[in-house]
Amino acid sequence: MAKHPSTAPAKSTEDTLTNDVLEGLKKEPKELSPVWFYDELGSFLFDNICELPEYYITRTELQIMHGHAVEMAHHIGPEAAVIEFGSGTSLKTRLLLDRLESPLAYVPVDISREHLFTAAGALAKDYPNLHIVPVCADFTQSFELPQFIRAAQRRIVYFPGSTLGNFARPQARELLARMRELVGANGAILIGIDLRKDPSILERAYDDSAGVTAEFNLNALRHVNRELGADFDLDAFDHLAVWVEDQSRIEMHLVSKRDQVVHLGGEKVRFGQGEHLRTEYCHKYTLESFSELAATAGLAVKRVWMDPNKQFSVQLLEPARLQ
Ligand code: AVI
Repeated sequence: MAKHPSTAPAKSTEDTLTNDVLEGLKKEPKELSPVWFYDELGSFLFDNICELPEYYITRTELQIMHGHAVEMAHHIGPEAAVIEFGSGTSLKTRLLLDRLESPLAYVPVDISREHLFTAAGALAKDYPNLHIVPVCADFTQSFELPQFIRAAQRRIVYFPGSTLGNFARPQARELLARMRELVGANGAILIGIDLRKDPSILERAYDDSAGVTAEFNLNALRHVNRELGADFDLDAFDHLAVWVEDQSRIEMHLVSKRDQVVHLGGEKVRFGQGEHLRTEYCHKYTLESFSELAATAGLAVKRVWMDPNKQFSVQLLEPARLQ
């Protein structure tokens, strides 16, 4: 996910953010953007989620990368520039970079400057021959790529983690189309896509027995309280993970335990007992439904790698040729 900086916002930014949050809270059902998960504590909790036994996603994607990165590298070819969207710790990227033939450059793109430069610094030590050019940007908006990557044989966007699932379909299509533009006609996109499975597996993955995901979800309210001066009572909400079949997605909600009023930006927001606030969704695709989505963005699926249980996929997309 595009992460939100954890430093205090300037006043005008704070007003805009307050208005955005209020707009979501006035919707039916109420909504809060998942960007509020990622302050320092939220990023720490997310790293913990990735290690949980129920959260199969990170483990399974790493397993696929371990098993198939050689083949992926073969498809990508020599002297590529790898542009990673929402790079975080770049852990999976190392598995790819280790296998690529003479990669020219690595361009991690992340909104969190601190994470970006820490991860890029660590990579620079281990890959002294690679040009590493971090770009601090929100990848959901257009941004400039460093000029020198034009020298690369091929541009590859790497987007692991199944983060595309956190976007509603129109935004997912838009993001894929921007990636296609960025890599150009002979480029490619290597993307992690989580697959549809038994809803009970998904509900456990998003509501783990240790309560880490519940804490991660509630932390969004703590973040809004701190940054925007709201007074959400964290004890007055329950965490809920629910599978929504007709949208093919798992949703995270916070459910109000009682009738209550929350104050934000001089306004009062009423919650009834049992009222839901939706904080996130993650779409799960079949191979067919993802291939259809990719096609609407002018992309064709060239290769799919999966774990033996077909829980998760890493897919190579290329711009579709005009007929
Ligand atoms: C970042 N994103 C892919 C995670 C997901 O699985 O949707 C965020 C997350 N939310 C709860 N657990 C993990």
